[in-house]
Amino acid sequence: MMTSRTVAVEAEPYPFEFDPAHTALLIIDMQRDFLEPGGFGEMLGNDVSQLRSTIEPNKKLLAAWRDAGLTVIHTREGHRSDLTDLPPCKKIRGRSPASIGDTGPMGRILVRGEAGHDIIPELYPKPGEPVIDKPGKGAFWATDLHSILQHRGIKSLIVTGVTTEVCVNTTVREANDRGYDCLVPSDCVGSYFPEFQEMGLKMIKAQGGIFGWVSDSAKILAAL
Ligand code: C5J
Repeated sequence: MMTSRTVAVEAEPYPFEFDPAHTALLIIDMQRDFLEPGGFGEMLGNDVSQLRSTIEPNKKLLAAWRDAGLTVIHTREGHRSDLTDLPPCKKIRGRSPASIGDTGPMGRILVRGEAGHDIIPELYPKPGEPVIDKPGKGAFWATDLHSILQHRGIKSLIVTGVTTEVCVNTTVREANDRGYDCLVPSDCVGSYFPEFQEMGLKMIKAQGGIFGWVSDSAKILAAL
């Protein structure tokens, strides 16, 4: 049984207090197709270096969470190979020449089991760490994430991953509505667009922390 204690992290809009034993590190969609040169993200013309800068700070946070024996959960955005869980509007959105389910540079794009859908080797899940396969942007919709967190008595989340304004933001909003306190370390989340990185974080901490708190990995590590 892990001892309960409260730690405080310097954060905006005010210090974030959490009990590590009841806090999960939730790493969103650190998948090869989003982060690796030659993947789907780069194929669409995005600069993947904007996302790759999050790998090192995530590695440090993940190592600390594992060393302390705390809960780590990973997510992956993707679909069934028969695409029956892919809304037709998501398939055609963007009018891109290659879309979800088509053959991309690392296998079928955002399809479970394909190379590009998998998590980057630097942050690869260890046995026993739940991996949530999500068909949407939010990690709670159409997944068993909420049940897993409830069964483990989790009350707070440290949310990292990509992209800041899409899957991270959507998940933080969903978590907030389900009663979880969320802290987002700014150096562990990334966007292809610097202005969305800035605004995505501002939206979370605005109005007294309307969806959550923002800090950085060094401050979390110092508080652990
Ligand atoms: C994520 C996306 N993971 N941007 N997906 O943010 O489509």
